[in-house]
Amino acid sequence: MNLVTPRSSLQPVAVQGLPAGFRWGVATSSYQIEGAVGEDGRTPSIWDTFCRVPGAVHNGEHGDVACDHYHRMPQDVELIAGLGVDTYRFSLAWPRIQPGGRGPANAKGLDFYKRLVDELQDRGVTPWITLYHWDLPQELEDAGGWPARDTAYRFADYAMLAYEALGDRVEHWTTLNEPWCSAMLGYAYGAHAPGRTDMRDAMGAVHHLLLGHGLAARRMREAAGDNPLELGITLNLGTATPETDSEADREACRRADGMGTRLYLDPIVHGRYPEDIVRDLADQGIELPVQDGDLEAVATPLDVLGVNFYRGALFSGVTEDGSPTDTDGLPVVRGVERDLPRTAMDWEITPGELTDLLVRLQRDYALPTVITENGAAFDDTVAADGSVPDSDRTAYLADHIAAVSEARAQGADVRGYFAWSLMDNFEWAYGYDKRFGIVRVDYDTQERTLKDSAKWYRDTIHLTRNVHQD
Ligand code: IFM
Repeated sequence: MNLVTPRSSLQPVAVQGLPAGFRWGVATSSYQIEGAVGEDGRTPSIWDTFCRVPGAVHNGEHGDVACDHYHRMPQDVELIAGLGVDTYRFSLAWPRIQPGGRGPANAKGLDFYKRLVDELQDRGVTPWITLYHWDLPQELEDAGGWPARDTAYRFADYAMLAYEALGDRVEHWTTLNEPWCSAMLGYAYGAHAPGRTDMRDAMGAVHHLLLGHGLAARRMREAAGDNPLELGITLNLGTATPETDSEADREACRRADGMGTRLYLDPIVHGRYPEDIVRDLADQGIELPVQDGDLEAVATPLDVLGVNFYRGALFSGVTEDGSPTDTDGLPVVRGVERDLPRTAMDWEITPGELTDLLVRLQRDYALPTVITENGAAFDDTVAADGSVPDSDRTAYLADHIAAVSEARAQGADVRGYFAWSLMDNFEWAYGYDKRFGIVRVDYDTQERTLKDSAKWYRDTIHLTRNVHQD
């Protein structure tokens, strides 16, 4: 089932089927918005380095200034509060809090986030912290990066520095954002920092990211004492549908789902890696570097699973020429394009598959979920009156919020929805070319303008909350 809201009927209305207390938010991440990369003791991250590699990022762009949020934070919080959201999800820059990735906390770095939390709480907005959204201190990459076991311990130490400073006032903590991207885009495909292309490194990274998550989660839980703590991890998840009912296509889906979803959620929730994927990796001579006791740490109980959803996908197990193996002799897992509307990222728009995903997560993993990211890049234009009439984005949000409500109707325990992103920002290898914000950023002047989607989101939240007050 794929819903498509008619573009002509994008009036905000109350969303049916969401409970009182359903969380509404907007999300960002440190490197994508902060800028001020050399200020107050922050040291370089792998993204500062990667951006300088010729050809790595669109137009050689970088996060040196980004949205200048580090200097404009109070105004940005004002903007967030004006949207009527109850929650703001943001990430902490590890090299701001612990320069170089080792040793004591940097008071000035922590101070920025303390002020951010103050500003949010003064305006009644709940802070939701992500500890790691990809800005690994460069020194730790130089010492081996995520494929090295020590990085997991370094992450747990950093997590504790942050938690000790902010845990008395912040209840909602996410350890990692999208470890699949850190491991696969960063270490297997070379598309993200640090730009390595080695599958063995990527699988080492998977295990050490999960180990770091578990060690941090365990220590934070121990430290929490009487302080309320809602702890989670955020994964980028999709659905895998076979192109046909052939065994090859079903096998391709098994592999896609195994490498994208079960490789993370099985150890996190069930304390074991999926046997079929361990076997597939062994066929390539690759072993996950698991040591005694690791999986117990990885499976430290969580309160919530953060789900970042952008699209589902259709898979075939053969090449276009019908071969079951690729040029490296590996089994084919080929994404097949469908005749569906797309975003500016060329991503298919598949809201019905968000419902399917949430229902499946409920069945297989039974954790409460929050949509920690959902949104779309489109090529916005500014109208003569200064408004940004982004009806495609509004329709995308409307369809996916409806999909969440449908998932709840089918039994999925979804407790919140955060739009990605609060504002246009540095979209990694795409630089500033792709705009995901519901607020437009003019990068020449740093002026922020609410797009029509932001006004729609604000009014939808307002109307939906009122349903519960009637
Ligand atoms: O911008 C990213 C974000 O940093 C992580 N999730 C996906 C978004 C869109 O690509």
